[in-house]
Amino acid sequence: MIRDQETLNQLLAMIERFVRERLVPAEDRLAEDERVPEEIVEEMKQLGLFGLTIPEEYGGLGLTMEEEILVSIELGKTSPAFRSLIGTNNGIGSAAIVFNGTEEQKRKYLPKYASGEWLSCFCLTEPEAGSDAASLRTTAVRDGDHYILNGSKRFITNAPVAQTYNVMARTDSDNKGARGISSFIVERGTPGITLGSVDRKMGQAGSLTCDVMFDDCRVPAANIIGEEGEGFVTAMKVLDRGRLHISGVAVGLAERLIADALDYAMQRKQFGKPIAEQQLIQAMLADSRTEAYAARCMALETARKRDAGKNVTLESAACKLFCTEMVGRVADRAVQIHGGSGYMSEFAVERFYRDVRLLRLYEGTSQILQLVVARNMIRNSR
Ligand code: COS
Repeated sequence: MIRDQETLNQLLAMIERFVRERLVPAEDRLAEDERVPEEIVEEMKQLGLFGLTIPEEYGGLGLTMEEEILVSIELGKTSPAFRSLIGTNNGIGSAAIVFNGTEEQKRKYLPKYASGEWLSCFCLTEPEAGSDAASLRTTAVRDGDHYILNGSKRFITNAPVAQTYNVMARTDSDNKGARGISSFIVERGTPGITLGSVDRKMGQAGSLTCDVMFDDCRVPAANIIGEEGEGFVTAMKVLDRGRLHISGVAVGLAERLIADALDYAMQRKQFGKPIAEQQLIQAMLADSRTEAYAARCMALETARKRDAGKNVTLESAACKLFCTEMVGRVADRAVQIHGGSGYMSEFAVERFYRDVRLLRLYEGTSQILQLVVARNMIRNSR
């Protein structure tokens, strides 16, 4: 749903300009420094990018899902580590509070996320619990008006720079499954939290991840999000939305890669003419454009369905599966079109090829998404 086309057009034009004029020229620096430059973080705050999806009454822009997908496509047209910095505040780090938090929690945390004053992160994955998220082992034991958390979380995006952690932990030791899990807001500086060193990764330099350890960490009982036992279901709802957002990012990345590949193919001459005039190069360009177009349409269609209040668990999994696999193929072809140059770091496609690999892993691997689609097909037919 688009609430006001004119306002949205202005927002999209502003983001498109910010990406083109500020982020794209800073891509090499981001890759080298492995940090989003401080002045760019400040500009992101000024532009309201940390609060795109946070409801307006808590200081955000309150974008609908369709509007958010259009924005994520624009933000996808540069190094994904830029989007990753604002991604948790707009998505998996804040969504549980938006969906299921108390009014007090919303008033305390959401305005800080929306302004970028505080960063949030989503602590679900553990050393022994990744795809099988319901098997997580971190515990939260009630002690008076506190819960005591013990356990470790792994690969947590933005944890090195976050002020709050949305932690999924087991509150019912007798229930080893999904219904024994609750969701908490834990503030940085709470005694008992330790951060691991920043992870070294294949790509997305500048998107910071690390382990988060809880050792007798006392968290106020008021910081539980929703009721005890609701944490897993809330996390799944958060991921339904997050997977759709990642689909938009994949479309944006594909469109950038296609633009770079087309540009190169029109400049580069072999056999006496630009390689863009060679039919086998044209086939790669056409396949990429076709798949990216299909991905854009399905992400927007699913977003409209979600805005209309429909359940999109199946569709958002299908979108992330198709869109992220699609951008993997597009990145591979973009390197191929660049030939030997595509393997060289001076061309952005070399970096993007590594960056996009993550999209098929986080917020549900492609294989988990296949499972979600198939399970929902079976459930719906019963
Ligand atoms: N929306 C609402 N509720 C949902 C849901 C959704 N999308 N998905 C599952 N649930 C509910 C189920 O209805 C069930 O509720 P009941 O207890 O009332 O029956 C409960 O959650 C447990 O669901 P299920 O039995 O399907 O859980 P499983 O342990 O079989 O696991 C998968 C489900 C594999 C789909 C889940 O663990 C998953 O998504 N894994 C990947 C995790 C992931 O993306 N990790 C990345 C970390 S974030 S970067």
